[in-house]
Amino acid sequence: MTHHIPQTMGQQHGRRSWAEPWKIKMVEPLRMITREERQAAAEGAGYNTFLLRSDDVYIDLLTDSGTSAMSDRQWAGMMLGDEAYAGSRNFYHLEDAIQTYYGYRHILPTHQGRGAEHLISRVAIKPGQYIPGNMYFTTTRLHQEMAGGIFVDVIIDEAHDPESLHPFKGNIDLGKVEDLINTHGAAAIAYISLAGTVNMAGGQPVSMANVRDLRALCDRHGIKLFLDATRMVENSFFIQEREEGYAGKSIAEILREFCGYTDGAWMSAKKDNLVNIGGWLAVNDWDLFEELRNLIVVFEGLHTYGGAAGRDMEAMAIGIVESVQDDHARSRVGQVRYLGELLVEWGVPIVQPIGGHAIFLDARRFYSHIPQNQFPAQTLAAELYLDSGIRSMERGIASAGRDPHTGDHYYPKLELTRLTIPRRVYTQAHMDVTAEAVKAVYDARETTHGLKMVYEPKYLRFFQARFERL
Ligand code: P70
Repeated sequence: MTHHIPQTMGQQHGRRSWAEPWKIKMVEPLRMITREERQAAAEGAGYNTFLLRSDDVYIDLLTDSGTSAMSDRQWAGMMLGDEAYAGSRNFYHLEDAIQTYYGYRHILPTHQGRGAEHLISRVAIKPGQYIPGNMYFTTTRLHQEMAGGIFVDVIIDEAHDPESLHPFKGNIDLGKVEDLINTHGAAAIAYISLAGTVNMAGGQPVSMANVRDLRALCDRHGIKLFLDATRMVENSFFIQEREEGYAGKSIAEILREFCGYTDGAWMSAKKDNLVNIGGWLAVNDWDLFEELRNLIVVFEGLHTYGGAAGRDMEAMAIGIVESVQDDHARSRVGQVRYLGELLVEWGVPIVQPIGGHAIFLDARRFYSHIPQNQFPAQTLAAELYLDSGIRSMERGIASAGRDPHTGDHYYPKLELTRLTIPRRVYTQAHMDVTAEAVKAVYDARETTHGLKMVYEPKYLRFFQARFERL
């Protein structure tokens, strides 16, 4: 693949700018409510940002999942939906886009990422097997556990240190994988679960050298390597920027090379692929594919639509092509960085280096007087909403859940509040409003108290848990 890499004006002139490679054609009004109304809304939601109505939110940084703005091309593609039950034209477009840009042989559409996680976990894990991975992700680990697997975190130690400036904090520690193999034997490992720009670590990338070494390790032991490709485009941007030998390669080339070291991938297309709903699963091995293709009709739908409408598959196919454009990736990460650099300048503790899809406020340092079992990151999310109607997400002890064997809270080292930036949605002025709100909450930190959990659901408790102020 030879690509002409378009240079932004900033790159052409050696200036700092990263401006968006698009202009706005359609707008959606935002709603602002008063402090009293926000107080009532927060109480009604049990101080859980997942339980707020979006009408009560001003700037919504809960997630970058399904919240992107689609392009005029994608919207045009929606009108070309072929809603045939079987063999939709749009499925073949999607298949072609995944084969071209991610390089996998066999693909299945799913309703979203966790649909794909469910299928691969069921097929590739035998009860009692271990799944080493670069830090857990909530839905990924849950599906692995529900399939009888045991997740083992094998990310490098630096990933658990919000102040470490390691350029590839998403890397797997190969020594930890070797130890696991030495203790239990290669047959006890279901597969290695590798994620691009590790979400829970702060959107931290994996290097090409690391995946290459992992491939060699897997080949030595006959172990499969599967990729969570959800934010792999953003990971490719960091490789282009930071890894020796990749500055002259396009995002598309880097993505294809990286995926080429893996045996398959699951995808939440709601992120990198720029759609509001959708996902996919892709593998190279035919036998594995046959099993997955059979199982998908039980849980998702026929193998040429999974859980998606034809129009959604078309939007995904177009979104994939748009997402791998170099100027897109650069402005996407550039906007996240703009917000992060403002906060660093103002002395607010955040996870560094600044990641790909979000700014992660370090609630442990932010509220050093609030113990972890009083939910500092949840508290911070509540305070930000109360201050300015900004919705963020807890990524700390509430998200970590409980150890299924002991019933105790997991106490994760990272206690973070995530300001997640949707793609192509908010402006630089919105980032300024956000930074000012964070600063105000930071300045009031010493008089802030923690929370107690008063309702706790069994699965993925952070989504529906309720809290009260202490
Ligand atoms: C988020 C979203 C979803 C996700 C992911 C990675 C690395 C798989 C998935 C699942 C949505 C979310 C999910 C659970 C808790 C909070 C938020 N992440 N792998 O906001 O994909 O949502 O399509 O089923 O980040 O980070 P899907």
